[in-house]
Amino acid sequence: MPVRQPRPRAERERRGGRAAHHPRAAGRRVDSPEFRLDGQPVAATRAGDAWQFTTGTGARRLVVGDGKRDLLALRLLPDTPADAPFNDWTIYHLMLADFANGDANNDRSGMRRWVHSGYSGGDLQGVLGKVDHLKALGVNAVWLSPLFASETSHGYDVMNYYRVGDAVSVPRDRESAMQLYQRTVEALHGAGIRVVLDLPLNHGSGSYERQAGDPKGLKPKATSAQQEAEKTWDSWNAGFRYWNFADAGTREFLLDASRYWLTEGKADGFRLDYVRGVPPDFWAEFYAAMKTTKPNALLFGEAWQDAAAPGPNADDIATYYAAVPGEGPQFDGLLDFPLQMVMTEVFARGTGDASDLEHWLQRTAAQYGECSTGRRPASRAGARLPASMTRAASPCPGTHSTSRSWSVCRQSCERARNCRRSRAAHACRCCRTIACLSCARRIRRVTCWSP
Ligand SMILES: [Ca+2]
Ligand SMILES: [Ca+2]
Repeated sequence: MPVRQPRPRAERERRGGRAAHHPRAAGRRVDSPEFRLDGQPVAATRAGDAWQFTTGTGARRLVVGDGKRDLLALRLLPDTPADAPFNDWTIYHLMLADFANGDANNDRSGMRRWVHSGYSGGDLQGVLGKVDHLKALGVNAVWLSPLFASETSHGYDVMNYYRVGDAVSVPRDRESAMQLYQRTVEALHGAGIRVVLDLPLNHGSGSYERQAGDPKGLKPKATSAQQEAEKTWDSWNAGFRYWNFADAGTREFLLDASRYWLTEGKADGFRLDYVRGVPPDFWAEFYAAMKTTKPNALLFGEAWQDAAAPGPNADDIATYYAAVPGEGPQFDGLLDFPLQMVMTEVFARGTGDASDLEHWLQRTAAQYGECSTGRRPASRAGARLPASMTRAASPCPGTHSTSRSWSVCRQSCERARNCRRSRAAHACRCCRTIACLSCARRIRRVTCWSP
């Protein structure tokens, strides 16, 4: 890892850094500095006014001397999100069908299967009209629910990966639909907002358009339901077909469709649906292919729980964050639902104990490794969080797959407020309503995230 000296993520030691405060070191130019990493000399090469050398991994302490004495001591911090390309992304999860209805003419167009009871006709025109609103929220990325041709309002039953859905664009006019999508992306990009597309690759619709949806004639193949979740979806008559990852043509078909949205669609990344239904070797191939196409694309996966206990679930989910031996990484991050659920119990429901959270944080840190959030001074307590809470985005307080923490929090307050054993009043910190004392023990422990 080449670095410049002084390194941006190196922190001047405040204690024990005697040389850093040596008056003769201040403002003095050293023409032939010597560098030691953890006591071992390292060779450096000059590049203009900077010196470059390789730290390797795990190096903790850098000392710079002039050949006679030590002039500077630096403590090296592990890689932090500040160095990571996605650290500054604030992503707003946006369900297209529910967000904003910009065109009533496309409402329910093509929807022949499941439609949300609260369906509000949301579409890309609605997003386009809300770009200023999104910018005002302070987000710099949006995660759009699946926008491909489908027969439901959720969009996870993709009928054609290469076509924008009728109900979110311009019905029965493929070119105009794509143009609307491109205008929306341009407007978001113009406002400094990146676009992450929700991409289901584990499965498509049983009504997948075999010709129009397969422009390169790769003839994708499907299997019957394999994982428990897939069997459950079949029992719901979801109408999915599950892609066959043992078939090379199917894999190339899915890679080609994904590349299309990074290039033609100018997407900045993908949220990959139900990653546990897809073999890790495909995700490694996918990761390499997408990073080749767009090196800065964010690729994060939804690793939902299965019927196993939280511990085994978390262990299995973490395997999707690990690199596949000989093939490379699978994802930049994961949505870590087991940890999210513990956080909801502790902070929103108030039924969990802080020691539960501590247990899970330690467990998560052991699975994913630690890193600094980069948002607070490292000297403050709590500044170091597990990598999964930053890179793997696990503190996501709610998605369409979970109860939103704010909703859970309000329900907890509502329960307390209506308690018949009320003996005294207590002002709730979350919704500012009055709760009874018998419930207050619980309520006092509630700390809401922002809704
Ligand atoms: Ca509409
Ligand atoms: Ca599968």
